[in-house]
Amino acid sequence: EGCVLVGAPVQSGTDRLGCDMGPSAYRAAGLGQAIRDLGIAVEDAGTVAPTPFAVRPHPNPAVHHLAETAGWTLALTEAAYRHSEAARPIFLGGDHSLSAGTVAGMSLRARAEGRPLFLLWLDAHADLHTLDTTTSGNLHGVPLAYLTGRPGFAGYFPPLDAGLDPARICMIGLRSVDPAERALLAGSGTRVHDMRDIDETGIVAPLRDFLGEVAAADGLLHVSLDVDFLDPGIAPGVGTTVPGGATFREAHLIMELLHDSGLVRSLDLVELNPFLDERGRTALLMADLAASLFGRRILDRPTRSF
Ligand code: DIR
Ligand code: MN
Ligand code: MN
Ligand code: MN
Repeated sequence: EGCVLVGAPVQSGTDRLGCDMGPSAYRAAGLGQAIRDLGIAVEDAGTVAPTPFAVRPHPNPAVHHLAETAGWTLALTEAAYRHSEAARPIFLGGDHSLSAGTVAGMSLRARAEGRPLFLLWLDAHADLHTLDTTTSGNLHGVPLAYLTGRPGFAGYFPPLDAGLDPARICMIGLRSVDPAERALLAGSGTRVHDMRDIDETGIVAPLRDFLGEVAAADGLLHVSLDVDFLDPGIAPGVGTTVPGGATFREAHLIMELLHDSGLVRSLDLVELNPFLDERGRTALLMADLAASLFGRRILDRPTRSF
């Protein structure tokens, strides 16, 4: 099955400007060709634009760019559903608010195929604020609350047609979680592996566990990769660097295991800020990680089934 690149230059979810240059940076980094070199057909579907969506002002005065983010959510839900029918979409972000749309669209795709959707969230942050709990007002911090049907989005975001069961989400890489998010995570059923966990057990065991569950349920897996999952030393091109992130090999190993599983249907590459990058090195690293996910390997080896 081929891949389709979908540009999603979403900027409205963060007040740090530059994320809207992300799709151009991925194209300049040769992402499409890197995947073609693996023998996979790659189509570039161009760039999505937000659908106008009217909302009233939100009582939380911190919240900003609500209508624009809701408009992106609507447009990307439709784009993800459409582009995933005959190919595996790679969404070129754009800030992480775009996942409210891409995951909602993949959820519709999963429902159409009669299969459950699973989500792997690779991020320093939980992105689990509601519109009422966010203090930064940056809507890249809310997509998972929207997607799991937390209250307070009605009338402000598009109605969620097919939501996501929090128990089908696995988070890896957390190291910056706000108190309100911590409270929402507790008892949610989400698999959470913070960096302490990774330090203690390594990255392989928790991922294999989760992939085993996806395989057993004949699920469809969406991967959302936030640049700040990676250590800032290797990935400086992001507005919210947090020290102590995933290493180069940890990140590639995750992608290699994901490829071996054969379970990944779609991918978000989010939060790249080319304005903060050093000569494209973060864009190139993200493109290389995507290539690993789609089958680039050091040596051939027998693949393990899950
Ligand atoms: C913080 C930072 N939790 C907020 N969030 C994100 O502003 O809500 N940074 N997602 O990338
Ligand atoms: Mn702003
Ligand atoms: Mn994020
Ligand atoms: Mn993040």
